[in-house]
Amino acid sequence: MSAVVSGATDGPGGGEEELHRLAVATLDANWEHDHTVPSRTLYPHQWSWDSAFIAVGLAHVRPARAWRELASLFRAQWADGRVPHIVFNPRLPVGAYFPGPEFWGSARADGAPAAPTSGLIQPPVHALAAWLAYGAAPSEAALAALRRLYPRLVAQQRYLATRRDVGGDGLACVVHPWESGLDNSPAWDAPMDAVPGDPAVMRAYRRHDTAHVHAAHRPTDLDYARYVAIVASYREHGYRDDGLARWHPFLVECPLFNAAAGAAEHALARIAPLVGGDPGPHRERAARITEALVLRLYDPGTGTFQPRDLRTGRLVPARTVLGLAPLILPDLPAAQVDAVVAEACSARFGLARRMDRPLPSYDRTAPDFEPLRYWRGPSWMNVNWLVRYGLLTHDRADLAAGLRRSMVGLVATAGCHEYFHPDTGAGLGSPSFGWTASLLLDLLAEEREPAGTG
Ligand code: 2M8
Repeated sequence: MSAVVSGATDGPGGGEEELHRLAVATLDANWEHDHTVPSRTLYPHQWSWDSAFIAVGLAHVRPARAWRELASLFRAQWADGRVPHIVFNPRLPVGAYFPGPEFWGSARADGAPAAPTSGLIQPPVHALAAWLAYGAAPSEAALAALRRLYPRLVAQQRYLATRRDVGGDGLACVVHPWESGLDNSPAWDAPMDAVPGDPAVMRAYRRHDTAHVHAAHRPTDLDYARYVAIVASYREHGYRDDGLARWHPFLVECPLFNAAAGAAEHALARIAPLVGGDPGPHRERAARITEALVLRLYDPGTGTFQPRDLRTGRLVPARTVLGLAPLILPDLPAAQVDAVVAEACSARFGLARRMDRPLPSYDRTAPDFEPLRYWRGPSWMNVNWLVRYGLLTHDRADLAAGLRRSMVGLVATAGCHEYFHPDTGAGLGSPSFGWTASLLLDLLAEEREPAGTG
């Protein structure tokens, strides 16, 4: 494998300058009138959590664009507060992505925006992103953008706390693996087994992903048949959330998703005083989410957080990188912080002060670990960035530095790929991927500017 940028980890002014240019060029090439596409080929529309991660990096180099990115996403917010996981670009031809707007039929659902969107959501990392974007480049214009965004971020949280607390325990549940962002993670195998699916169903559709990426690196046709079946169930109910427990085939409380919701309340508590809001209720909600996460999703037996399948009431057994995400909560109790750091440092994930490769998405000692297949082994920049953010939050600067070096080194060698082989570091998926470029910029910024994120 050839090095994309030689000596890229030499420090600022050396290879990191070149790497910086590569990341900016990738984001510029993916910019599309009011948002950044994750990838021109594989994902040519706007994705929700991608836009949040992208805004974090854009804030360092194109701050006005960072706010446009978030504003365009939230313009597509539904009346009930949900922020759709895809906002479709109507200028693109039918078939530019599967499943496209015709499949979702959002125009027929109550409270949907004028723009065609999906009916699902993604991890609510947007308030954290807005807070970090503001901290990276504070200005009058940024403050005005933050002020406009704040009520929408609050409505997003309200949707999760009211419509999606299916278990009634203070946690939001995801109704589709796509909502977790880690589509085919082994974490979803057990809950997905209960979803009826026949791979032959996929003959009626044309998958867009496997036209661009090797099928062995992507979810299977059986996975897709089930993805389609779960959407069909939700769509038939007009994407309404009342009575979900009675009829919906997939209901899971995910540790990353809920950690993001808790981190959002912490971020809103810091944003509120700047925009004339009250931080108190955000602090209270943040504390309740952390408490519920520990109570419901922490497994003292494994020493990590596990998703809970609401259909069976059981924690899922697979140990995935999702379980490490609660580290981003500043009020995570010390016992859980220590346990999660120990899990991250175990042979399963390989976190260390000196590490060659970032964390894989799944336990590398598991018999079904697949280093090439999407979220079933490969390393991804966004989840590594979240874990690193959590390590810094809990004063594990030495481990955070090791992780940073491995992340920068990975992109320096392979380029701004979507995901990476966890052992060789080879680039996989889309070669010019938005959040890889933007989160790299965020890592590089630490060497360029004094920390300003608070
Ligand atoms: C992947 O998900 C989409 C469906 O939403 C897909 O597989 O087509 C995931 O990696 C998800 O986390 C990401 O937001 C999206 C766009 O990058 O792609």
